[in-house]
Amino acid sequence: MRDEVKTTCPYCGVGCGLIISPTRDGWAVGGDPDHPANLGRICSKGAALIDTIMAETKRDFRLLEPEVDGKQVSWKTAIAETADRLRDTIEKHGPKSVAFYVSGQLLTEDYYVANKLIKGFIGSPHIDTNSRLCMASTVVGHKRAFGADVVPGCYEDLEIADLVILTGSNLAWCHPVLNQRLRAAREKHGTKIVVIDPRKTASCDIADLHLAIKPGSDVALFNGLLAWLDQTGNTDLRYVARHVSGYEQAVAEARADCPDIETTAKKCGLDLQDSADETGSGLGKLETLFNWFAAFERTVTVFSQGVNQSSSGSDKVNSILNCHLATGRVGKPGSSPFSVTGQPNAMGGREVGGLANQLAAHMNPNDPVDVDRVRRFWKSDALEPGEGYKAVDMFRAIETGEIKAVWVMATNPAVSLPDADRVRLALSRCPLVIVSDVVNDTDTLRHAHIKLPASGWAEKSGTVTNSERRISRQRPFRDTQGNAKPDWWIMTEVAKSMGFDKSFKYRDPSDIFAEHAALSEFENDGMRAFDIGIWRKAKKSAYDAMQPFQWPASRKNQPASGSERLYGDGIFTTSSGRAKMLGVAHIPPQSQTSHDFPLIANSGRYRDQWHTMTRTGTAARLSAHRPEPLLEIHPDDAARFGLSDGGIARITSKQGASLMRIAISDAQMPGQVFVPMHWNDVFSAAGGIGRLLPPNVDPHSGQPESKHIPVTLEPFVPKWQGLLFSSTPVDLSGLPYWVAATGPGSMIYEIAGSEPMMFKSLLPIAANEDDQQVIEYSDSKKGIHRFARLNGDRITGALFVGPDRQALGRDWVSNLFASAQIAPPERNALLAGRMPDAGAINDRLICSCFSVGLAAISKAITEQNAVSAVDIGRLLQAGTGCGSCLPEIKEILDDALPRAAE
Ligand SMILES: Nc1nc2c(c(=O)[nH]1)N[C@H]1C(S)=C(S)[C@@H](COP(=O)(O)OP(=O)(O)OC[C@H]3O[C@@H](n4cnc5c(=O)[nH]c(N)nc54)[C@H](O)[C@@H]3O)O[C@H]1N2
Ligand SMILES: Nc1nc2c(c(=O)[nH]1)N[C@H]1C(S)=C(S)[C@@H](COP(=O)(O)OP(=O)(O)OC[C@H]3O[C@@H](n4cnc5c(=O)[nH]c(N)nc54)[C@H](O)[C@@H]3O)O[C@H]1N2
Ligand code: SF4
Ligand SMILES: [Mo]
Repeated sequence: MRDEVKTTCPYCGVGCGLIISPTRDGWAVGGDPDHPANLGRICSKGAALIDTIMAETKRDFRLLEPEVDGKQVSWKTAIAETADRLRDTIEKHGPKSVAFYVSGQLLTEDYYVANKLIKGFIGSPHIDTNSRLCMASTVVGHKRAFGADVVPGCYEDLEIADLVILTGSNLAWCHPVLNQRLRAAREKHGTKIVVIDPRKTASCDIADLHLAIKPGSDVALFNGLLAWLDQTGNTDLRYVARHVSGYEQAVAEARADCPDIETTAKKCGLDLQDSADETGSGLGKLETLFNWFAAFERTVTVFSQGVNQSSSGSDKVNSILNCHLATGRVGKPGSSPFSVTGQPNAMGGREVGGLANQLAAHMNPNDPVDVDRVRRFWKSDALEPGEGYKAVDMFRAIETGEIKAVWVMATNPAVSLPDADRVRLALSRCPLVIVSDVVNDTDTLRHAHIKLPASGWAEKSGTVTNSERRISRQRPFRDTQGNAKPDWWIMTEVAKSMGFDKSFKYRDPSDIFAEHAALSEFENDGMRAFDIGIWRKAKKSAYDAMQPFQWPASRKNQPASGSERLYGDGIFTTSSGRAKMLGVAHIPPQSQTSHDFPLIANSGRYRDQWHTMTRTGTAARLSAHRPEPLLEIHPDDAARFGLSDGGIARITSKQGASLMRIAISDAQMPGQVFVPMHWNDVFSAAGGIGRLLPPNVDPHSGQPESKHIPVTLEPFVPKWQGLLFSSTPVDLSGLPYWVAATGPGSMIYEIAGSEPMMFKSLLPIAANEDDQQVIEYSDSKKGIHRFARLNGDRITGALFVGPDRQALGRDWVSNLFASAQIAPPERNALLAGRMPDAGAINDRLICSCFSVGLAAISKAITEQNAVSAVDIGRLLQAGTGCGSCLPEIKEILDDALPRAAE
């Protein structure tokens, strides 16, 4: 038996430690009880990791060999072509015609090499990362307030706080294990929890208060709070006098913006009278929040994309930090602002300087002293002072032809950047597009001249840094598939081939990590908070045995209080040692509603999908939670736009259009809709949202405003709708509506169209199989058609078409594909369209650990008298695995059970 491997989850910034244990036919995954981030916990995405890596073994899915201009080539050729074409571009157009666009999903070692190669040796400042779309506003906020990009707190703070404010964070779905820790703490000592979010989310499940503020009004809220704290004598003036500058000015600006609670409520679109009855205080919600903030010394404010992805994102961050600085609540136990990071290595990227306005190891590209220091350390002649283009501008420069070669690694900008059609146009015009990815088809890869197959999570070795500054090892546990190679190796070989061999002599990731650590302490007098100097000479054996640790881990400048929390002593990383409160004013989002675009679309995440779905989209149990992208809309707006639940809507913005399934929901405020960020051209005909996003960015951070899209809606009424099952992927281009999902035994496509067609032609035909037959049933009058394609006794395709959405048992049919033989009763059921679990059109997966759907939970409530999540757990096991579905189970119970008070 092989040994267990301890590694780190490749999804969110919680950075859970995992234990991978070999089983007879593969591996099992579990939470690592010894890892401080999760202490054994895990969420639905982490628990399904083995399912997703199994998909990576399939040839029609995984990028296994390098390709140049559409032809499969050896690595030798691919490296030489990449290096030659880059060199050629540089010779003709200068180094600044080359750009790298990288990702918070690279490991620190990959990231370090990318940054060193382009800035230090190619001599171009143009490297940016998808963290621009994610954490850039927080980086600006941290630097302006603390002097460095530092998250002062740690996860334990959420457990020992008395008040936790979640603003612009759907922690329950996006950082589920942190949410589990918070839930457990609340059960123990009654933590007060406040959610500030324009819509009701799963995170509201454990909240005492939900403030559904007007989108984009966070600065007004925190300015109102600051002015009120000052006015009511609830700031810590002793702390301010010793440790903070800018208090008077920040308060004056806050007061000018929101002089009183009435003005604050108005700017935030809140009703002052909207009482916080849940709390029994008799006060309004806003006033209750203010009072609690004043009362609870131990307050943590968690913030994420509702704050960062905004044209005032940086100011939103500083308005939050201002309130914490004014009350002396930074880096103390249970008392700190807390930016939760999105990607597994969002933090590592910031440490190596992956953003266009960073250098390396927390140094500044505009500071000649820093530039000279890095130049000497790298022994590089090419490093120049100055910043590169931020993501949106970088793709503009590609469009105009200023940048002529771009290397995209571990990100999918054709989907995730705003104004995605323009990004695609830019890529299609770019003379040299190099893409390193794990899978063989993404919207971005479709534009690549050179495709480089990268090793995936299960195969890679390196480190990542989580939200609480904790560095952990990702360790490989299976052989790389095909000819894929680690990202650091690919770049190193290209660097050598370009003539930089002396500077890229790494034998393995431990060499890179040691160099990174050495740079972090090089001439560091303590002003660079990021210092992991104790690792500067780490050998491979020590690196392999690395236990998770928080930075700083410095030989010379280690804070006496340790690394768990920073700045708790009130000494900050500015030249004066003081933190800065910054006066900020509320500015509404850049694009507003108009006659033509009267609604605001807000985009974000689903519990069981990860970004552009390249990994989570391949697991049946993750796809079942939300098999299609939903347009969530308030009932009044649905009526206003003539939309019905379960129908399809066309969503149009100034930039583009998309089609989504309609879900009417009270969780939405009137005037706003919510759409997921995940779907794209590989998984749908028109389910992407990037094409609709205006390229509005925060002026300081360059971060796009992904949460505020003026749109209009109209119903899309197809003539027919269908459900197609296939053992192999089907090309449905030409159909106006299709969405692909991975089912338990087949692919499942929801399809719809307005033109009559030969439906049979949609059925997949297996190559080289002659024993094929199609059985069918048609009632042309009613527009009903059912087909099954059989190959011997095996089913390889099935299609159900009718005038309405097809209410069929998705799982039952898909599961037939896994059996060697389908029996006559099953054939009959297929043709009759009568499946054992048919009829439950609105059934959807709730618990992905135990595959329990809405229908089963509803049945347990009505037939078995379940009244609590505990009952549901006892009867169905649902909610007893990772716990990610508990908010939804409670919501179903709430909806189904008569309220005691009513
Ligand atoms: N399941 C899942 N988890 C993930 C990811 C994933 O793809 N799937 N991605 C990871 C990554 S990279 C990231 S960055 C994180 C993101 O994690 P989160 O930021 O928690 O997730 P989002 O859904 O993008 O947005 C959070 C909330 O901001 C709210 N919001 C919108 N506008 C405003 C506003 O003006 N003010 C306030 N206060 N709130 C607003 C939205 O309604 C939404 O509920 O998640 C990480 N975790
Ligand atoms: N509308 C809207 N847009 C958004 C957001 C939003 O909330 N709304 N959120 C933004 C945020 S916060 C983020 S972080 C971005 C995320 O957006 P992206 O980074 O574009 O999304 P991913 O799907 O994570 O893309 C990662 C790619 O890298 C590949 N990959 C995975 N592992 C590796 C590896 O080890 N090496 C290599 N070379 N490739 C690998 C995957 O197959 C995939 O193609 O989206 C942003 N865009
Ligand atoms: S919370 Fe879930 S997705 Fe995030 S690191 Fe932990 S297991 Fe992975
Ligand atoms: Mo992110």
